[in-house]
Amino acid sequence: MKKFFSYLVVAAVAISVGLLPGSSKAGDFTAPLVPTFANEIFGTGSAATIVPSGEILSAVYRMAAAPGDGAAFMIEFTLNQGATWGTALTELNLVFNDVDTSGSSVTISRSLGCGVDDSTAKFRVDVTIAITTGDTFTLTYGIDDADPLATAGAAINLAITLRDGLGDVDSAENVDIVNSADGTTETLAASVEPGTCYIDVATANTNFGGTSTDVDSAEVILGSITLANGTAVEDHGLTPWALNAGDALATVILTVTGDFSASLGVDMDGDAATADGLYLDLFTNRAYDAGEEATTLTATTAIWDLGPVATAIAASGATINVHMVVDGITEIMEQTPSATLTVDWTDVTYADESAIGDFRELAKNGTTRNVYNIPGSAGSDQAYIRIYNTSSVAGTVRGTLYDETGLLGTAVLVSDMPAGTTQVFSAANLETLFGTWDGRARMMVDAEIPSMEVMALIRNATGTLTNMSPMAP
Ligand SMILES: [Ca+2]
Ligand SMILES: [Ca+2]
Ligand SMILES: [Ca+2]
Ligand SMILES: [Ca+2]
Repeated sequence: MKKFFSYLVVAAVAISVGLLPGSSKAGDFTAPLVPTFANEIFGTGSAATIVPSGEILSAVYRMAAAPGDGAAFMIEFTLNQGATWGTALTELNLVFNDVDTSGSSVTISRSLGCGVDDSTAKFRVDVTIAITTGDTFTLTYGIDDADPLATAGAAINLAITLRDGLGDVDSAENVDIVNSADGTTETLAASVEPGTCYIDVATANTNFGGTSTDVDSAEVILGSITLANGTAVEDHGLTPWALNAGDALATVILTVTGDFSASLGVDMDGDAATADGLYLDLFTNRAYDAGEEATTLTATTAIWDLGPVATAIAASGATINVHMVVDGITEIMEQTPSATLTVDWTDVTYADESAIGDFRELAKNGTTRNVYNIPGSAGSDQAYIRIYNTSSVAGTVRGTLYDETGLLGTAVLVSDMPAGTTQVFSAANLETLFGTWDGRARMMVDAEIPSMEVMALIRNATGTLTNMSPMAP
């Protein structure tokens, strides 16, 4: 300790030449390589030392001051944002370079910190032959506990101070040494092509209609997905991060939920074993190609296991559309399908991720009303269904009748119903169109007109009139 103190006195004298006491010069602190890690690496439980000591990371301090022969000072490094060295540092991790070959030489000894779990490293520098301005100290180090990098765009910062007994030798400096970015980005989007797209009530809701380029009578583009690799690197900081390359192996699943009952009967490839009603247009040709169908398709869910093709999707960065094809027979239900694209990294400490979003809303054109509790003509209660075209345009009105056992049929109730007019149907009228039914029926009324009201009135045997409409007239 005594010897050290005397060094500090000498150092103070030496360094004070050309310096005001206590002042400092601005050195130049740089990190030659600042890797941008994929933020996915920093998931819960991530224990990887992302760069082992000395592998690629270094920081260089270029002296502005020129401590003379016999001077001594401390160089202290501090990792910010909670990061640690990961691998213990020794005096060999700090190297002096006599850049101008003036003969400058120093002895470096490790002082404090430097442990695997430390964020600081303190070195003592004893100057044997005077340092000259521009000479450098280079620290090589590893980095661990870089949890903040889980947030894309975050950085870890390394600070340096050079201090002797009188204060700073050079001014404190700091530099970002690593940062993070999204390694792979997943997106989902609803189809937004301009123009209309609807379930066409003129087809008894079995086909689509509209002016959008994304709609055809039997097919509509619901939305799209993308997978894109950024420019981040994997741990160790050298290998580019790319989905399904290196450590970035993943299971990729697209799940779309909706009502796909009108798509279950579709067979695009002539193979009944494959359900082709929903397909992901991997070839981006707006047409079905073998292998593009959902891996599994039910009335409510379409699932694609994209493991085998995710690499190519991510490499291309292409926007891939999800198509829904209908059989033209089954009623298409109004809905807004939703989608989830999940990426499950093989390394359990990588942060799994997913994108969730709604696809295109599928709604009918025109107006739909429902009436309930319709008795057949054989009973004593007499039903009257009154349909009001409350709009200023003419249009065809269709009915879909369900009895207690399910769908009875669909029929045109009024062809080209004039604006502002009313039509009345008795149970007998409906039986002519749909056939007879047992018990009480319900009817969905679809009209190619912008506004319509439907009332269901029942006159019982005593002449009392009851409004069975679901809403007040
Ligand atoms: Ca020198
Ligand atoms: Ca990501
Ligand atoms: Ca098929
Ligand atoms: Ca295709």
